[in-house]
Amino acid sequence: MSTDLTPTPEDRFTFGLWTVGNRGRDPFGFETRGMLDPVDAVYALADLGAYGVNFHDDDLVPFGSSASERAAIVKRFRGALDESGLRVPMATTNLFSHPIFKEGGFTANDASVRRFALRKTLDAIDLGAELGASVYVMWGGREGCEVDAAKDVRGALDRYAEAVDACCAYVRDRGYDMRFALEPKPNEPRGDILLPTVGHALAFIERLTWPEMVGLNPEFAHETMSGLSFHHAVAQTLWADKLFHIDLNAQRIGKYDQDFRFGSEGVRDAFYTVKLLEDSGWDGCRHFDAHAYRTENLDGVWDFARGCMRTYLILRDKARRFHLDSEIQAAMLEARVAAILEPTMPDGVGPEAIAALRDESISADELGAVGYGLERLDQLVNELLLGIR
Ligand code: GLT
Ligand code: MN
Ligand code: MN
Repeated sequence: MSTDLTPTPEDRFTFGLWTVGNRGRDPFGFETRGMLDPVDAVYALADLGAYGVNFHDDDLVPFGSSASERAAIVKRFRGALDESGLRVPMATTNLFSHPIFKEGGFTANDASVRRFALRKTLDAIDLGAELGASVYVMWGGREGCEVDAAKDVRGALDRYAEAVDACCAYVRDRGYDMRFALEPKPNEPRGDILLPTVGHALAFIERLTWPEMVGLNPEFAHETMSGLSFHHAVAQTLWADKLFHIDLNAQRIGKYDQDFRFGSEGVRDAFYTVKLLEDSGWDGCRHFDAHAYRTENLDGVWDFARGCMRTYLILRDKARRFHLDSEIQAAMLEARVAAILEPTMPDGVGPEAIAALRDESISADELGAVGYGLERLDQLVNELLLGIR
């Protein structure tokens, strides 16, 4: 079986300007890399076989630029997109770097800060729409607190919903083809961030005015920081029809927000995530929200980008082999994997079906003695991943 591990735009791989442009600053040390011109990023990503590039408003148009500066930047960037064929599928707002957002953006206690955050977001939505983005990510990095005495969480959720509703209303009014994707994260940079997990965010969406316009952008690192299974989080998001975008990277449980190259940690969860995306036929962009280690120069940045895509393609090939592997398939039969698709109550839940349920003879002892063969199944998957199958 030959495996083509060369990325092409059909694979729908995307990177953020802030990912390949990450300069290696951390809380203890200064930048180790220079500024990457967004136009250079566009040509380099297109050369590597990526489909698209995403950005925060400030990644492209520096905070405080004048209208004429903005126009010149956008013109030059659009020229690079047109020439290289790279797309802009997603855009987002930086509501976390400037000191004005230190106490929050959409959920800051001060209404003037909230109004500034909303205005900045509406401007950034215009910028995204202008360059073709149809997904708008909302990562509320500063929406949270360290001091619980200083934040009314229920009030903050009201203001959060109000801001998302305002953005939806704006998109409707402008007639943009754009949907919103909320990105959960448990902590960092705030001690506690609102909408900390996929589950919290899914519940929040149901309280919005236009829930159909809002979905999720789950991130591998963020669910993993909470010790949760990313694969399960993505599965539930798909089940709810809310997978509007995805942030792929790597993270070890219990560590700081690492944002490592996809597959560099947690390769099993990465495998099941890729298998899920491929098996489900999900056609969204595979976005890598990660960055190169601080030790790297620009060559290392491109090694990082190539590595993310190559690992995805390797895992996609492993998923294909998983389905073709007769021993794995036999072990799945023994584990009764497909039986979960049969309804528990095929004749409904009316009184007759309930009576039939009561009459059925089910031997708890016999079923309790059944083995599921999961040791063997898991070992087979391990051997597939380790490359000897
Ligand atoms: C920031 C964060 C990411 C978000 C980006 C979008 S910004 O890098 O760590 O998880 O996806 O705002
Ligand atoms: Mn992250
Ligand atoms: Mn992210």
